[in-house]
Amino acid sequence: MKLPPALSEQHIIDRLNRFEIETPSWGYADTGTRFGKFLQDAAAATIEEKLADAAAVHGVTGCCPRVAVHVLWDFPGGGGFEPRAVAAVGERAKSLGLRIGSINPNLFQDQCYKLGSVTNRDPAIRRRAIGHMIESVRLGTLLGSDLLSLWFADGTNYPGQGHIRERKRWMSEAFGELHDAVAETGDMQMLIEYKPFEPAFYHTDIADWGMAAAFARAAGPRAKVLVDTGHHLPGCNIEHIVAFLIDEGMLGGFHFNDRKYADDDLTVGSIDPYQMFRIFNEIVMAERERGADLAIAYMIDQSHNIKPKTEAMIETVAACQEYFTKALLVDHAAAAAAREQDDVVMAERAIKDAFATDVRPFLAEYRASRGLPRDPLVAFRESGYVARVAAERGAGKRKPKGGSSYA
Ligand code: RM4
Ligand code: MN
Ligand code: MN
Repeated sequence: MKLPPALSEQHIIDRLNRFEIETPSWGYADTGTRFGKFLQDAAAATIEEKLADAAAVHGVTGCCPRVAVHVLWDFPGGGGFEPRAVAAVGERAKSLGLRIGSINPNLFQDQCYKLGSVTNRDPAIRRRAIGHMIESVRLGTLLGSDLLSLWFADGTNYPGQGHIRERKRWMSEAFGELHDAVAETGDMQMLIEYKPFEPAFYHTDIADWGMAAAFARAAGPRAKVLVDTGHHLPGCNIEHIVAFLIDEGMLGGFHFNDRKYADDDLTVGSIDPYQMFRIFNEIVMAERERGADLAIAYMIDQSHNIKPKTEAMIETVAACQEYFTKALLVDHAAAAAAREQDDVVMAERAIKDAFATDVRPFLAEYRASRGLPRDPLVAFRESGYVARVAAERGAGKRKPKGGSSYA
């Protein structure tokens, strides 16, 4: 493995040791598409089962100590949370060697949100949505989380259906109020996620990174942008967005997944590994220039419909580690020297050389040196975990009950 000059293998190891990836509770559950839901015997149904799966993933990868929770799916009950029950979830996570990561309010499944949540024309519905977000801050505090992750299904399906600027102002008002609640906590941050379309098909109230950044700026210093790699129109240069947000101090985190067409939620690297590498390359380059890690929340947002859930998660984590390691191999000095000569070919070559390096043997050694399996996926298969939990959780216990086919 060719290292950039002035960098030792220890440097790569140290940075990898600080590279943690959060897995999502909903990625362990039975999810589907709008056409249906295919059940897996091993899929988790309760928060306890989701935490057990997350612990299994952390057990073989060693880099996934945090689990994201989705408020209504993981803490059902609606009317407020019972502090002791919530604390018990935090304790459970702790006993498994995990921490609760981002808190994801759920503002898209209640019937009243058909025409919007925080951008609904009806002030009572807007109030309810803001109330739920503020409750989620409280939930986060009880769970020891420092991150609120915000995604809205808000938008319209037809021209004329909504007053776009009015909705923008309502969105901004909601963020302002939420920021006040977040600022009262010790160190919580709020991340604003964007998406160009779906479920709304004419306009989405936070359609892209620029809108998310504008809302975050207006809200205050605790608000940053969340880049979900699947939430861009085809052909979008995501690493450009990442570089821009880093430079503006506005990049708060990622939701990793891969896609071919839209928000496909495929495992990382299954379609476009080079893109994930180019994203990591921008991060590594910025970190080298600053001489410090960027404070970025690396999170996975995938719901696996076809692959076994836990295996898909392990695949994605291993893929993220692989492309991040490749990015750590980029000789940025060589690329810069080539740019000085206006040598486009050699500048690009510095990037492509690193991507072409097979880092899997190095990663296998790295894992072994930490007492982890050299190949997490193979080790996980050999552990028989999936068959064991499938037998325990049982095929018949969960029948689709209608409602959301997504989760
Ligand atoms: C959305 C978005 C959010 C996630 C939901 C379940 O498409 O990516 O991050 O919370 O899906
Ligand atoms: Mn997402
Ligand atoms: Mn999504």
